Amino acid sequence: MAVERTLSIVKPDAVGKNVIGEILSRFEKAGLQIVAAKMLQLDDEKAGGFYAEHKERPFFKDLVEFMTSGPVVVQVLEGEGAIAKNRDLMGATNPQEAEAGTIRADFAQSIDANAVHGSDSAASAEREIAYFFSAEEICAR
Ligand code: IDP
Repeated sequence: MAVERTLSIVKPDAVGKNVIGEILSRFEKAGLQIVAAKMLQLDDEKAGGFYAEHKERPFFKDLVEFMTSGPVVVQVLEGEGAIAKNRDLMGATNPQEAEAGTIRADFAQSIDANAVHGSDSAASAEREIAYFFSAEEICAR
């Protein structure tokens, strides 16, 4: 399997619950390396641009409001099959449907406040990583 990079976000609900470390530790235990990371307070423009593909969806306004409600921690994860591996660790979008032991089953309370984001394809990963990080901010290991 190829070594990939994917974008992960610890969302404001999880930052507020003080579980940043527990979530990042799951990535490391699963063999993913954190090659870039920063904490940010998103504004409407930055959060709206990130979720531009959902602009016409009824939940878009609530999504932007939630993503700007407190700081987030964005990271680039690297490893074999990193994109799918991170999606497996995250669990389903709706925590009620997320498999036991996944991040969303353990830390998320609702479909809007669902603890983490992870790129869903190679194309999204490329766009999303570039949206938050310059090439110099990513430390190859
Ligand atoms: P994902 O985060 O699992 O990739 P997406 O379908 O890309 O899920 O949706 C992006 C985010 O939008 C979700 O993580 C969730 O926070 C929010 N979202 C998706 N569907 C709904 C919905 O039906 N109601 C409210 N929020 C939603």
